[in-house]
Amino acid sequence: MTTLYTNETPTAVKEAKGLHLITEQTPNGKKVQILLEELKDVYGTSWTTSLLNLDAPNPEQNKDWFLRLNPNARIPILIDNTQTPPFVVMESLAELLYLQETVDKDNVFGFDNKVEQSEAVQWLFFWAAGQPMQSQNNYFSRTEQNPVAISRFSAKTLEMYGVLELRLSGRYTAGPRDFLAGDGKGKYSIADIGAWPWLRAWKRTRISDEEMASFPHLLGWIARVAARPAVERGISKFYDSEENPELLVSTEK
Ligand SMILES: N[C@@H](CCC(=O)N[C@@H](CS)C(=O)NCC(=O)O)C(=O)O
Repeated sequence: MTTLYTNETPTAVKEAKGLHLITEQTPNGKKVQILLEELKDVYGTSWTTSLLNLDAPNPEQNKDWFLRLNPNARIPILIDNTQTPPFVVMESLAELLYLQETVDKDNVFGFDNKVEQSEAVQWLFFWAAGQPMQSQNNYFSRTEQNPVAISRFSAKTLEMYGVLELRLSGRYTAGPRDFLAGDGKGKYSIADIGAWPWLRAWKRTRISDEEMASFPHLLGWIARVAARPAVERGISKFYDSEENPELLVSTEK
């Protein structure tokens, strides 16, 4: 008998079949939402979704039932109920890799070629390390209390954006690229999906319009990914617990 679930685990989670995503409308949640929507378009992939109110007074992610699924108390998590026992994947970028390896049989969002796949993994790892610069930038900029931290994380965010701009500009490679990984101009892949939800939200970060204007290839890439129908669905209100309370799971009485 699996110890994954307890009496407290919400029924929508415990009784889910197939893939089950626990998420909320945040940049990290959006990565997995987008890939699932993309897989739906290509393979007809289906899954069910539960949403958490992360800001609730006694938030579900800190409760025993959730910590069994992810000791890091964070969304998104993906539960694969086709495995016995059900297999839980934490960490949004690891979830992208898991879905790409298990569902994306034709490597539409990855690469047949190991060298190109390595490029995709490199950019996923790059962003795993770069993303906290942006989230710390957001945090310290909101509180306005620590000028050293604000200046440090603003500079580091710009540094990360500059790396992406350099990659997409193709200045040292074969010319401008459409996407982060893959030969030639690159191919839309999990590397793009992993970074995009944070980059698209640059206006919520302490970056001025003038600073952002110095990254024209990055701005082009943000718009290119945004134009995909699955991306539009992946960031839609469906995944927002305030807009779609039917999917909200809560153990509060
Ligand atoms: N490295 C993790 C970060 C996940 C993360 O920080 N999730 C946030 C929402 S974007 C969360 O669950 N916050 C809830 C909390 O901090 O209590 C990932 O990429 O999945």
